[in-house]
Amino acid sequence: MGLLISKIWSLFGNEEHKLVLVGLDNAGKTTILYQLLLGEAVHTRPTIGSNVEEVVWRNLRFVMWDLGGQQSLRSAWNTYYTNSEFVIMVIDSTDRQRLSISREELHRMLTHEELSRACLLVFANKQDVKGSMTAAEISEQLDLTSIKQHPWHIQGCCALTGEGLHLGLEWIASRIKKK
Ligand SMILES: Nc1nc2c(ncn2[C@@H]2O[C@H](COP(=O)(O)OP(=O)(O)OP(=O)(O)O)[C@@H](O)[C@H]2O)c(=O)[nH]1
Ligand SMILES: [Mg+2]
Repeated sequence: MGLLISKIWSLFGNEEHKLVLVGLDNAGKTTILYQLLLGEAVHTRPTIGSNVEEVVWRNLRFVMWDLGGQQSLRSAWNTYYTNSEFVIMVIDSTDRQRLSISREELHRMLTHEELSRACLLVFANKQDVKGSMTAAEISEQLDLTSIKQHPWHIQGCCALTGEGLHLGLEWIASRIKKK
């Protein structure tokens, strides 16, 4: 009965889906969160701790946790993992030097027990900047094809204009349907 009610509830779009936005500082996580919420680029400051917002898109309700990416804050990311259905890792596609740090952080977090059922979306952000790495290049550097335990997808985007962000949400919606 409980399951039936929760199925019917989800048909009306009242089910909430928890997402965590992670990635190194300056990647564009907060810009993405508020672009999705408000449809515009807001002025941001480095996040200390987290921001959380409810984003409604089509008939889906997302609770999005945007975590501060500075090195000293990354060890606290795991305190947000409980019940997260999706991890969104945001990459600054202009930051070639720190891509290996992102790779390490990503593969470490995916071994965390509380994320064992989570799906991974990677946003290759800042595609508006000339000379930025392509999604394919980032995928290779992050070694995404070695990830077998989690469905994953990579999407190029620009958080300033919002381009590509909804394509990422489309993939998330397609995963929710498969559950
Ligand atoms: N050119 C360009 N700049 C962007 C884009 N997205 C974000 N930025 C800029 O990148 C800087 C950092 O953005 P934030 O959203 O604050 O980054 P963050 O990942 O939340 O950083 P922390 O909170 O420190 O973890 C800001 O100056 C943004 O305006 C983008 O798509 N293109
Ligand atoms: Mg931030």
